Amino acid sequence: MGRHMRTVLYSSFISSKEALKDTKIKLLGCPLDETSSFRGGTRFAPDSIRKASWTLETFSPYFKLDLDEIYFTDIGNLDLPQGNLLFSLEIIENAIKEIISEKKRFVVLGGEHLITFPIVKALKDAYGHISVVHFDAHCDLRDQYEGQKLSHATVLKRIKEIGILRIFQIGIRSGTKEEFDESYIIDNPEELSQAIEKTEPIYLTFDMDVFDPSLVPGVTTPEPGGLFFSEIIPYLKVLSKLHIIGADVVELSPDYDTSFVSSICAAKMVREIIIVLSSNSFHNGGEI
Ligand SMILES: [Mn+2]
Repeated sequence: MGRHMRTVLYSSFISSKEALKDTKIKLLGCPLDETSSFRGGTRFAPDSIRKASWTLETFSPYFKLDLDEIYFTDIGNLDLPQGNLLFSLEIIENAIKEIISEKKRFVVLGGEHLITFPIVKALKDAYGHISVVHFDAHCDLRDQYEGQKLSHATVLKRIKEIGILRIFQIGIRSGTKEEFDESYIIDNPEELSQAIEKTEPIYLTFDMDVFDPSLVPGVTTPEPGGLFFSEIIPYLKVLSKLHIIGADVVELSPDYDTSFVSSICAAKMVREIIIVLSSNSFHNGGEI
């Protein structure tokens, strides 16, 4: 009986399809939770986002598209052994390489922001050059943080070092002077649309702390002065016309928000990003 299926339904993202061979977009959980400096808990985010997705409609009023009509498959979480960071990063990079080899696009549910480094490495190997659109409160351009080169606070610096030079940052309001000197901040959606070529392969990394903490307190490093949901939508409209090849939603720490609204905001972002990825593949004639 349907009534008894509920816990099973909640275990994958709403409207995920079983038909793997038709799937254009894969949804993958990467619950990496190793380097958070202030507080952790991001390992619980992928499953919390899945559960929260069941509070949403499948229809996006912003894009007038329905998730039910998009072939995407939630393939579950990577098994990342706690306490072995380099091994975990290798597991993530290999998983993304496999998805790329199947010519699928993907949305990754973090986990802490460091997961973006192995993901972008895998994409760079496959595409040669890509650009990154980065929503975040923080620059994440430190060379080291707490003595560590591999950290949630250094992830964009590591990405630049492997040759990703076009990084467009939105919502940034925290960093050192050196980080701000190195950052490339986009102030409005028009500027984003003018900065990026339509054929340029783009990876989208979305740190949940870009939102104002009054809306999304359930993150590892809340930073006042952030964006609200409706302010993100015009950026997504620009991105839906560009060549987005993959995305992640990171840094949700669901247990710091007992209202569950932070997880619902993350799930709603994931719904819109899946829709952006799919409208984007229509835009490119269905080709990767
Ligand atoms: Mn951040």
